[in-house]
Amino acid sequence: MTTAPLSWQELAKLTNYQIDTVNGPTNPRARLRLFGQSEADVRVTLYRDNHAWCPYCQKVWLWLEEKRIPYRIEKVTMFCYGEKESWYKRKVPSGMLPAIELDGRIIKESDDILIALEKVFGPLNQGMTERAVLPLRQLERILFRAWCAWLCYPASSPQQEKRNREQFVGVVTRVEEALASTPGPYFLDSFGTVDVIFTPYVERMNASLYYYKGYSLREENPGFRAWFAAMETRPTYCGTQSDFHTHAHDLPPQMGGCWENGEPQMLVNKARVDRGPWFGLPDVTYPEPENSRMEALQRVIQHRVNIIRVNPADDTLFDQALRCALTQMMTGEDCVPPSGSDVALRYLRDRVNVPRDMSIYAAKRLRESLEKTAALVGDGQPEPLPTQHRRDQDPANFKPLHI
Ligand SMILES: N[C@@H](CCC(=O)N[C@@H](CS)C(=O)NCC(=O)O)C(=O)O
Repeated sequence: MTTAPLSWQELAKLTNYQIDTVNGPTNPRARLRLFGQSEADVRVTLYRDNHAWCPYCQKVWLWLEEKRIPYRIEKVTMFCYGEKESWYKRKVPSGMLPAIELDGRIIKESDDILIALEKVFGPLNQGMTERAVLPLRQLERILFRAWCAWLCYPASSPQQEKRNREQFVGVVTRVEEALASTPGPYFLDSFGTVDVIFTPYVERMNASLYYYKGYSLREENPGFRAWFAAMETRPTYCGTQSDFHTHAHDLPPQMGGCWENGEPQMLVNKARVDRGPWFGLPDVTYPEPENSRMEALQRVIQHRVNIIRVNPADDTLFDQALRCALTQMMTGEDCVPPSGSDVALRYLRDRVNVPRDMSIYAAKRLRESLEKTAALVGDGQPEPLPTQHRRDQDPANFKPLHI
């Protein structure tokens, strides 16, 4: 069965997705979080990046969400996707993120931020400088360095590539031992600061090694598998969680490059992350929420003017093609887009960002419909995403519009 594209008005009737960004679940759109308290209770402002790409920002974000501290959020541009705001450089001359303002005092460096927050609000189950915590914080940095050594430098030979892999897997074994040393899935007896500290880079390792090295951290290691599953029971983590596609393409400009090893499994993984199918990838295992399509639809409707404007295709052609993809997503029926719109649909497929634009399953649904609809009229692929910078994502081009 094929169907005609619904109008924007008809599409809008198919979604009632909305969230309370201030008091509801953890979400990347909030500018204020109150957790049921009043604005007068706010003592903290978190400065983090617009796209929720910065790992150190995720660490502080997750900590604040877990502790349910009322806070404001100010979003700042990272060098790799646009121009740093001058008001931020006046506060933090280096432009580095994250920073917080706590009772009017600027604090930088994510670890120092957590220590300062602990002093005022108490630890998140474990203190940053506790005896049990310090060696695990060190282990996280050792894991980080082994990951960088494998991913972010070109191997001079296959032997070097093998050595880098072995070195990383050796550190993973130590982390697995640490995870196995407590009865539950977390690093210490209960969830706490240590889990928050491991989260950002372990999530990025899982994505990047799957894509660039054909190595599945989450599937190959039982401790990590259980840890990820436990983290996904926490709505706080799910609100900050990204997916494989987003990280595979946000990391290269941030890390100064990510090197593929060209092995058969890597090539299979890369094709799947870029072109689908996206369901079943080991970037998420909790069940899909019932309203993921509605979420994707609502988010596209809200930003449709900018989405259509930045797309390289003709606006009228892409408007219709996009409505075809959304119609397919909501009705399950194929909707043939205008000829020549396949590349434009895939241009958007490549730029759906998690969690910035929508949550992980909503993004999978949207990418799936964009791809399926594009395939009805052609197999043209857009230019690969840039790896030196991501100015295609400059937030200046995505200012909220009231439509
Ligand atoms: N040691 C710092 C590292 C922070 C850091 O490297 N931040 C990066 C982003 S992940 C940054 O702000 N870079 C400048 C930019 O990209 O604009 C911390 O723990 O906070």
